[in-house]
Amino acid sequence: MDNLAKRRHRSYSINPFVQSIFTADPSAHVWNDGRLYVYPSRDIDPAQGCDFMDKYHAFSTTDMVNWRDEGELFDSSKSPWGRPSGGFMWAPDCAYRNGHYYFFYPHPSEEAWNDSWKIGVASSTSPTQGFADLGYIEGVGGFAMIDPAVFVDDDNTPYFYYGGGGHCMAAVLNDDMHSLKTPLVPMEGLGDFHEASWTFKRNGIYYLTYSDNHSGNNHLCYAMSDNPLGPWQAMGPYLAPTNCETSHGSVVEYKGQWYAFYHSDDLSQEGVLRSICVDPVEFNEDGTMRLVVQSRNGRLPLADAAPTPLGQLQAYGLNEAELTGVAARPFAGNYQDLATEPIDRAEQVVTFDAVDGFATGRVNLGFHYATPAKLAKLQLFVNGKFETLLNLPFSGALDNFDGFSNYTVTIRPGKVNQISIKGYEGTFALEALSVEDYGE
Ligand code: FUB
Repeated sequence: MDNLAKRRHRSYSINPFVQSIFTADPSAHVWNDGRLYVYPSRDIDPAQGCDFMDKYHAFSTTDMVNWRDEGELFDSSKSPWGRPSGGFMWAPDCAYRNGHYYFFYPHPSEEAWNDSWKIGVASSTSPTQGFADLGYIEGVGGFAMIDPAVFVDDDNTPYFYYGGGGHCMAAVLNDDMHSLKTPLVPMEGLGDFHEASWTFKRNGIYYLTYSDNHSGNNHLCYAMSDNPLGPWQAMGPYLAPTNCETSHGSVVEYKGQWYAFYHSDDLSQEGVLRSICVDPVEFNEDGTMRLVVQSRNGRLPLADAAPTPLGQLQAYGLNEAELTGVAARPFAGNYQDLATEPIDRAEQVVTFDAVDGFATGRVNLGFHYATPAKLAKLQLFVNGKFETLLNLPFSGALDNFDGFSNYTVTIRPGKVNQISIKGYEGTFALEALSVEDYGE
């Protein structure tokens, strides 16, 4: 079990920092529990534009290196007023105010999606679980109006921003966080605004960041003001285009360092199969932002980062027989001794029976694998239902088991679950499935 646990912790960071599934539009916040949370949208694989985006996973960290998949936070079926055939769950944000977390998501209410955008709000007392829909914000929405961002100022005033198609609007929210206290006003002075509004404050200066209309791929730009509702002074790009057509990001301070979150197509090399990235952002003496250096290499963890303690861990090993579909058994021996076999895109199914959901059923499924493919993929089935395609990025070789891809699900409490996998793309060998108890 020691080796298994060891491989779950990275000592260097990677970019994109979430590679198990495809994610985009990262909104990052630091909450009172000391963790940094990222609320991205989710790109559905195989890529089908942005039409079928319909659910959100959140991620969190304490060291900017090891990220915890917090599991599914919300999906289109939980939005009673939403578009009948779902989809189009685009760039979200989350805010904390007076003991509650509020999740803001853009979603159409009609089949004619681009004419019927609304901004839905769901709330919970947890940052990642139990969100219930409160409805949409009355008087907000319409053609191309997407990408909500909520900034709660030091005096606890909640400012709401959103926009698209060249228009950025903002207002103050009421205490209920899902109705407007003041009328929406246009944000003046932004320059070439496209979408992806985000606001933060540093040393008393307000910053509004957004993507521009740069032909080809968009920049992320910023504007500064001494007032959260502007007027703004456009300052130009702080992030050059990535290899992705859209650009969307957030800026946040964590443990004394400012970070720029954004997305790229680096992992998939395909449009609309995006992955969230993070790099440090530096400021000049006068508060202006320096251009972010986009990294693809590892960086050292924060100096004060202590490894996150693991929850209860159960391991399920593989052997040759099990690859033909015989149920795997809980594994308690020498993890290194497990026999492995490559899995091709074949009809071969590996099933793990009696998988432990522990007390609450909220578990992180970890796949320990090796692959020579740039990006192999498996199909994950949970209790007989297809759950997701899961990425298995290059590990070095078919006998290099440094690969670890994980995904948080809610299953049944106790040892009553069946987890099955099937190859989907590339050749890979699976060494073990680990199941970590994430509790409430
Ligand atoms: O992810 C869907 C849409 O693409 C977002 O709402 C936009 O900001 C763009 O990133």
